[in-house]
Amino acid sequence: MRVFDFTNAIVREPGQNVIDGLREDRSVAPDFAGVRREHATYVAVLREAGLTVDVLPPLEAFPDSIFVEDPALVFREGAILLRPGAPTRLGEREEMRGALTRHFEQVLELDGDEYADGGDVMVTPDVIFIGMSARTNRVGAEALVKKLARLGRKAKTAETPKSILHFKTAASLLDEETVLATKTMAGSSIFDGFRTVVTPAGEEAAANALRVKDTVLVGARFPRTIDLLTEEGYAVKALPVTEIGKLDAGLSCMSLRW
Ligand code: CIR
Repeated sequence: MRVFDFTNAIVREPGQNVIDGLREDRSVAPDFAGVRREHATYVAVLREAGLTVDVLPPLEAFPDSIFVEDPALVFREGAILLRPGAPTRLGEREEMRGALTRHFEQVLELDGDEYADGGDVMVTPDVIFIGMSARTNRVGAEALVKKLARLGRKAKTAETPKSILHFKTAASLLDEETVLATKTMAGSSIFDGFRTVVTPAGEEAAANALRVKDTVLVGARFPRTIDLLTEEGYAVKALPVTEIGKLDAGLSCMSLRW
């Protein structure tokens, strides 16, 4: 089974306060109805792809809790409760515990001063990259390598380029040997051994694409990336991401998949 042949997903409905989520550029405000529409489309697309989707209720205390990818990691073999590195998001971890214990027999967890966001974790067939970032510290990344070994997974730490929120903000897996990456990420040695497809200039945010089974989900606001991937032979599905993009998020962030 390929790493993107998912059968299940967990998502969380956006709360009214989602528009107060963390974002770099405070000059543009996301629109609640727009976020809700984009989220609903995303969930519908996962269901159309045949996934069973567990939709968790909104959490008004945690504006960024719609981005369920960050407080946990999930695999068929088990799950890991993370410790998100942004203070306003740390509490999302406990809110995820119940769903994880419902779906997985084995739930490991980070503790102490270990911090890691799921957005920094990129799963490929042979190795899992854990990008160290402003959210994922070295002790967190190293602890995660050990936890993943307990789940039978090989992982290694990597640097997330400065000014990038998460490792996967700038890279995602297109197929078992190909990565979609920004010029900076593709030009580093991180993905040696992979073929890389570079996001067109000005469409760097398109790098957070999401392969689900045979389809690559890409933000509809990135037409040049969509053309490029189509020319490369991928089946591409364009999804609206204008409002969630204002919250520095892309397509992987809104689900946990296994
Ligand atoms: C944050 O800054 O934490 C959220 N506004 C966006 C999180 C995006 N998550 C992800 O890339 N995995």
